[in-house]
Amino acid sequence: GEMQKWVLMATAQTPTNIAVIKYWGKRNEDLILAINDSISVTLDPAHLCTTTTVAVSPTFDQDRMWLNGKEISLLGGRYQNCLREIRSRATDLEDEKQGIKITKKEWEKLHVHIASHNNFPTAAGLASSAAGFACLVYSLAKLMNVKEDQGALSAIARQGSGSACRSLYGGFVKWVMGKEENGSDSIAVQLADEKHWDDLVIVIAVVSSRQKETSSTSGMRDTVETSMLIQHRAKEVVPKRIIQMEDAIKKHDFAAFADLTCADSNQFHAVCLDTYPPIFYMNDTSHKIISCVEKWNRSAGTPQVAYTFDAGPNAVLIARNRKTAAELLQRLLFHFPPNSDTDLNSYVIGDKS
Ligand code: 2P0
Repeated sequence: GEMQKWVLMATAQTPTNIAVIKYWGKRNEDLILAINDSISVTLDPAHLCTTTTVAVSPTFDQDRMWLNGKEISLLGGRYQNCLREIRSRATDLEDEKQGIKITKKEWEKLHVHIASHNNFPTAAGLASSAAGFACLVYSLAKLMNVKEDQGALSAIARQGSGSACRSLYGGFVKWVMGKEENGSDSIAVQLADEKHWDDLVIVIAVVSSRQKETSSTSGMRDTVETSMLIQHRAKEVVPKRIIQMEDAIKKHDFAAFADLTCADSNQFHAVCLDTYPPIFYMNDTSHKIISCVEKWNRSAGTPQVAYTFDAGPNAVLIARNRKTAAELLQRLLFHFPPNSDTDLNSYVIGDKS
C-alpha cells in the first residue's frame, strides 16, 4: 500500500550542570557506573543548554542525528544504548490531531531523526555531553510516550554520559553511585530545587576555547588504572564531603559550600596529576584565577566566591550573591584586561535560578 506521510515530533531543552563534588572514575565502563557519588548545580537554561527535536515517521529508513546542523554518526555504543533503552519502554500512543496510532510493537520498527543544538560553542570546552544526552533521552521519552519517572530516565541518560544523569533535574542534584551491578540504582536525585538558593550567581570565565587534549572518558580510565590517590579520594574523602555538602546546601552555608567546592576541585586536579601519564587540565591562567579568588576570600575573612574547574582550563566561579558577582567581574577585568596577553577572553554569566 501507499506509504503513510506523517511526522510526529517532540522538543526538549536541557541545561548543563557543574559538579561541586566531582565524578571521576568508573567501576563499569559500559554501563557508566561511578566509583563515588557526585553533586552538581544545574545552570539556568537561558545560558548554557541544549535544545533537541526528535521526529519519527514511517518514511525514515534509518536513525539519524544532526548536531548543530552537521550530521554525526549514531554508531557509538552510547547512542545505541540510550536509543535501545528508550525504545524498549515506548508505550501505545494516539495523536488525535493527525489521526496517528503507534503501538508499542510498532515503535520497535520506526526510525527517528534527531536534531540537537547547543546555545554555546561546543568547542568551548564547557560540558556539552551532559546537556546533550540528558536532552536526547528526555525528548525521546516524550516522543515515545515513555511513562518512567525522572529517576529511571536519569539512569538511561547516565548510559550516554555519566554527568548527563544530573541534568535531568534543576537546582542541586546528587548522582548516587548505587550498589547494583546492573546500574538500576545508579540514578540522579534532586537535593533542592532551583529556587532554594537563588542568591548564588555563576560566572564562567572562558580561559581557552580550544578542545581539551584528554577526553574525560580516557582520562578517568587512566586514573583508575594508575592512581593510588583516587582510591583514597573515592573511599575516604568523597563520602564525607557528600554529607557535608548536602548539609551546606540545606542550610545555605556559603562558607562551607565554597570551602568544599574549592577543595574538591583541587583534589580532582591532584588526582589527574597523580595519573600516569599525568593529565593537566588547568593552565597558568586557571592557576592565576585560583590565586586571585583565594587572596580575596582570605582578605574578606569569609569566602565570597567558590571556584571549580572540570576537564579543561575554564573557571566556573560561584559568587554568594549579585553584589559579589559584580565585584568578581571587576576583579577579573582588572587582573585579565580584555585584549591583553592573557588568554582569558570572555565571561559568561549564568544566574543559577
Ligand atoms: C563531573 N566531569 O562530575 C566531572 C568533573 C569532568 C570533571 O563528568 O565518560 O563527560 O561520558 O561518563 O560525564 C566529565 O565526564 O564522562 C565529568 P563519561 P563525562 O562533572
